[in-house]
Amino acid sequence: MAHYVLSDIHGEAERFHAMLEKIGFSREDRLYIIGDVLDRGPEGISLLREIMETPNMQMILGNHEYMCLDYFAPTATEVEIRRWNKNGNEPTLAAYHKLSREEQESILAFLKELPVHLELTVNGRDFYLVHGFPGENVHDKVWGRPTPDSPNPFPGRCLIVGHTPVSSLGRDKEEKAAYLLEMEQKGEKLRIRHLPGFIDIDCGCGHSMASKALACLRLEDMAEFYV
Ligand SMILES: [Mn+2]
Repeated sequence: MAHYVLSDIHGEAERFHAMLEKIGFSREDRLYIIGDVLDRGPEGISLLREIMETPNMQMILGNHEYMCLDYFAPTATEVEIRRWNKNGNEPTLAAYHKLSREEQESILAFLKELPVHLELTVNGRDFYLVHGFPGENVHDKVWGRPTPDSPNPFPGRCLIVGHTPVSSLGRDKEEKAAYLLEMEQKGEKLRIRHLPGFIDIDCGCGHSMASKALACLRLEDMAEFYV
């Protein structure tokens, strides 16, 4: 039995299934998906339904699921509706509207119940998983962005985050563009970054960069897997 963590699938079902194959994911294992299953790529909704039906997959809330919940809330404001519309919701909305009312309701009910962070212990080592970065409230936890020198607020607990593509972490727009161009020219893929205070596992899945990858971390031995 092993514990795996991945993040930010963003509708890329093919890559996700290739990863499950690669790690030999079985019913004995556990997979923690730390947010942003939806949007950008084509198959967020079908991925979400697969996760809902798989008891040994545990998802936590990402900012994209948070935007989706805001959008469908009866109290949704213009700003909340525009925010999700600007963030790659087209494939999610198209798939959602093809579902029956019951299926739509079960998806929203599932998203509403998602934890915003998880604490777990594997082989005596403590972990804290959150989509954005630890913070005071739900908004901060799903939207928070660290810098490479952000300290771990929970010393002694290994902090793992998604949300901020490793290519963006600590780079401004031009630096990021130059870095991605260099990666593309070398034919290299983005890799998990181990910073002093945290580990960032978002390798850009769902974005358009050539060097994107889906990364997965095995908590027993911190082995890294990529597709
Ligand atoms: Mn995100």
